[in-house]
Amino acid sequence: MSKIEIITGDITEQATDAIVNTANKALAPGGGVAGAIHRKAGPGLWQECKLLRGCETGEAKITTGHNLPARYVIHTVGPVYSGSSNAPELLARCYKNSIKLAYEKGLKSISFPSISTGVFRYPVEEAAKIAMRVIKDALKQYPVKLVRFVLYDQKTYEAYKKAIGEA
Ligand code: AR6
Repeated sequence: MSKIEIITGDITEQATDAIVNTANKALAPGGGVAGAIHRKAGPGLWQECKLLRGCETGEAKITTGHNLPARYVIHTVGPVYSGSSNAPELLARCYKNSIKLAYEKGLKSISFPSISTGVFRYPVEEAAKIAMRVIKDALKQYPVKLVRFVLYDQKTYEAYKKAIGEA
């Protein structure tokens, strides 16, 4: 039986087997979560990322955690919110592909930030609903033992708390 936790905090401090990075397509150090992860992991992470030759929106790739408490980093690229088209589907694929990758690698625990709701401007209530629905569904197929959502601010935390009740 898998467990889903929702906390406020900093994703870079999580000692789960993997943490998820809200990456850009080049997998380069950016702002937000990506900036914080690369700073704490050290330059070795960017060296390893370069070998992966980028990542498409909705896809996920894995590296080791370097100086982070987590052993692995799963890099996924969320959609930039446009208010139309296939943004919900692409966001759903980020969560599903990250869980799938963790499970296939034999990992027992994974921490997620709120993908796409920072620089990429996805409305947090909508993003939280998608995240919860997809995670609950994906865990049936890829039963990673612990999924932890690590939310940076109170408003985001409240949105995910509400969404888990409704999913
Ligand atoms: N721990 C947990 N959550 C955090 C942290 C942290 N240390 N720092 C920020 N957040 P973002 P995106 C929250 O912008 O929207 C980057 O430059 C933040 O408040 O990291 O998918 C990449 O290189 C927000 O709620 O991700 C990409 O180009 C959430 O994490 C682009 O930004 C996601 O914010 C990705 O944008």
